[in-house]
Amino acid sequence: MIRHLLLAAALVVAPASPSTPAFLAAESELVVNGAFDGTVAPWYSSPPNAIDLSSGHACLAAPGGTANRWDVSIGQSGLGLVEGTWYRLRFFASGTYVARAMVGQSASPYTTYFEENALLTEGGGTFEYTFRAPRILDGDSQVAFQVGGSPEPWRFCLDDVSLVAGVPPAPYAPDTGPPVRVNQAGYLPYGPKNATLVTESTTPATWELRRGRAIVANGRTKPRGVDVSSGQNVHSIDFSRFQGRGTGFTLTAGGFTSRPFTIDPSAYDRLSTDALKFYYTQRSGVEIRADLRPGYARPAGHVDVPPNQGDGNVPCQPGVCDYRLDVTGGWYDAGDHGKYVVNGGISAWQLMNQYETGASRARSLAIPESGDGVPDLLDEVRWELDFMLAMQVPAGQPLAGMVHHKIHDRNWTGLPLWPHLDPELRELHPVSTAATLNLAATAAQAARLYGRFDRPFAARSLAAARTAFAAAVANPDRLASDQDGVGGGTYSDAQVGDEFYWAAAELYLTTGEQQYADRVLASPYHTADVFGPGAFDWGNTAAAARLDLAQVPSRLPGRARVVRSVVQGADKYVATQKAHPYAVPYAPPNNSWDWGSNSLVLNNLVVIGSAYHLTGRPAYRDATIEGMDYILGRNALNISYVTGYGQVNAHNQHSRWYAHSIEPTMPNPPVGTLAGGPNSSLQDPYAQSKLTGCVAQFCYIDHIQSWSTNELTINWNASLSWVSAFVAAQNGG
Ligand code: 9MR
Repeated sequence: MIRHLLLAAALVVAPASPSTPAFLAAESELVVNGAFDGTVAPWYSSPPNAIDLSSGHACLAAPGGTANRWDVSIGQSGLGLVEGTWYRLRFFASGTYVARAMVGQSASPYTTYFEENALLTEGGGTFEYTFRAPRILDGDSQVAFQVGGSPEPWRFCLDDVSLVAGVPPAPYAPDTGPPVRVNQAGYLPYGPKNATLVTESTTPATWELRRGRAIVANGRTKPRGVDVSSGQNVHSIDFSRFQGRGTGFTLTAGGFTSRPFTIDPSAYDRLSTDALKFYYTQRSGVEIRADLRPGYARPAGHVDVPPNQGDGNVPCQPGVCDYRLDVTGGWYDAGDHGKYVVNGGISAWQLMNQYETGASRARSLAIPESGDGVPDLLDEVRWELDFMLAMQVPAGQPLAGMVHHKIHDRNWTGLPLWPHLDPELRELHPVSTAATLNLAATAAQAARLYGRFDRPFAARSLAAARTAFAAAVANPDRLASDQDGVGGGTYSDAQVGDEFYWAAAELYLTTGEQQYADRVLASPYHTADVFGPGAFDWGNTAAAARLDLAQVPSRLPGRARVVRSVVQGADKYVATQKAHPYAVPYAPPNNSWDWGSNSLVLNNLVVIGSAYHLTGRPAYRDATIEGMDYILGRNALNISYVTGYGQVNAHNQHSRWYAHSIEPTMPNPPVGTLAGGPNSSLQDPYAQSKLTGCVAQFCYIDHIQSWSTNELTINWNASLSWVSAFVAAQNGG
C-alpha cells in the first residue's frame, strides 16, 4: 500500500487556515480500511466486478459499454455525515478514464451530497476535495467511486481513501480578473458604451479607452457607491461618445486594464444566429449531422433503438392512462433528456414572438430544413410544436384534449450520458391545466404565423388550440404535482390564471372571436400590473399575453391601455437599470436572485425592447442594448454568460452530453449557449459547497455539477435569442 502522497494530478486545495477555530470538532476519519490492508472489507463493488488487491492497490476491471458511471463502482456505506460540517475527501486513483468520486445517500433515491469527476492517469495521482455537507437525508451515507460509462474496457485502481470530518472550511474566491468590467463580446459604434469599475475609492478617477497602445478617448469615472447586487463599491464609466470601430480595445481606470473588446456594427450578427442554432443540437428524435454542426454529430436520441427505450410508443406512469403515445421529436429541455410541455411552450412562444414582432431578421441557420421556403426560425420551432401537439390526449380517451405535462425517464440518470445511450424507461406524466394552456397559446400563435407557409399545419394547430382551451376550461385545476420530481423536473405551477389569460389572448389574436375577447377582458390579469421583478418565465405567462395583445393588431376594446401598460412596465425596468451601476434591469425583493436569473434579466430587456417597437423612442432601444453588457461580461464575476463569447465565458454548463469537463470525448456546449446565472438560493450541493454566504451576483459558478446556477435550457436561450436579434437589428446602434 502506498504510504506517501503522490504527485497530485488534480488538486482542490483549501488555503491553509492559521488555526482551527475552537468550535470545530477535532478532525475524525470516517472511512474504514481506506488503505485496503490485506482485505477488501467493508468495501463493496458492483457485481460482478470483483476487487483485486494483487497489485497492492484495490483494482477492478471496468468493462466497456456501460451507460452510467454508477454501473461499475467501488464504495463503502455506513458513514454518518452531519449537515453543515466540512469534509475532506482524499484518495489515490489510476486508470485511463474518469472516476466519479461521490458522497451521498447509500440507498434509494441515492441523493448526492458531493461529487467530482477525477480525470485519471495511468501512473495515478492523489485527489483531494473539500466540501460542506448539505442537508443529510434519512439512512446512512456512502463514499463511492463510480467508473462506468467508458466505451472501452479499462482497469481502475484505488487506494488510501480518506474522508475526514471537521476540517477547516475552504473559502472559495472566484478569479474575477481586472476590476474594470466591460462587455467582452462587443459594443455597437453608435450605441451606448458603458463599463463598471470596482474600487475602494469614492472619488472620480480618470479612464482611458485604448486601441492597442493609442488612447482614443478619456474621461472621469462616476462614483456610484455600494452596489447591492454584488456588495462592491463601484464607479460607472460612460464612453458612448466614442464612435470608432475595430478590435482590440481596452479600457483603463484606477490603474487597471479591462479585458479586450470590439466595437463593431455587426457585433451581434453571429450571436443572434448562434443563440438560435442552439436548438438544433437540443433536438430529440433525429440524428445531428456533422456537416450542419461540426463537433456535435450524434445519432438520433430516443427513437426506439436500444439501449434507448424510445419515445415512439410511450406508456403513462402506472395508473395514469392505458394508452401509449408517439412523442418522438421535440427539444430536450436542458441538460437532462426530459421534454416538458410548459417549458416548451414559453420557449416556442418567445421565438415565435421574436419572428412576429420583427426583432429577428431572416437568417439561415444551416438546419436540415434550410432552403425549404419557410424561415429557419419557424422550421426550428415547428420541431417543438409537433412534439407538443403529440402530447395532447387523443379523442375518445378520458380527458381528451388535455395535454400531458411532461415525458421523461423513470429514474434520474447521471452525467455524462448521450441521449441515444439513455437506457431508462420513458413515461408520460399526468395531464395538467398548465400544459394544456401552453399548447392552446402556442398552437393558436402558430396558426397565425405558419398559415402563409403550410395551411394544413396552421389549421391543425388552430383546431388543437381550440380543443385544448375547451378542455382546460372543463378541467381548470389539474395542477402538476410539486412532488413529481423523480427522473425529471416538476415544472409545477400552483397558479394557472395567467396561463388562461395567455391562451385566451393568443386565441383571440388569431381568430378575433368574441368568446376569447370576453375571456381576455374578464381575466383579472388583464388589468393587473403583470411586470414584476422578472417579467415572465415558464410559470408566469401573463406578460407574454400582454406583450402580444399590445403588438399584434386587433380590435380589442381598450387596446391603447394595453399598449400603455407595456410602456409603463418598460419604464419600471429602465428605472431599475438606471439605478444599477452594472445596468441590470432586475432587482428582486431581498436581493434574492432567482434560478435562471440571466433569463429574467433578458426577459425584462424584452419588455423594454417591445416598448421600443411600440413607441420608437430611442431611450428604449439604448436600454435594451446596454442590458446585454451585464450578460456579456460587465458584471461582478467578470464573466460572459454566453459560451464562446468574451475572453472569459461560461462553458461548463450542466449537461449530460456537452459534458466535456468530465468526459473529454464530449464537446462543451455549442457557442451561443446561455448559462442560467446567479441563483441566491444555491439549490445544488456543489454550489452550496463553494458559494454559501454569497451575495446575489456572486451566487454562480461555471462548474458542470452546479445545475441550479449553471444549467442550459431551451427557455433561457429563447430570451438570449430575442434580445441578441433585437440588438443585431439596430444597425450599429
Ligand atoms: O428553470 C426551472 C426553475 O425555474 C425552477 O426553479 C427549477 C426547480 O423546479 O427547475 C428549473 O427547471 C429545470 C427542470 O425542472 C428540469 N430540466 C432542467 C431545468 C433547468 O434547470
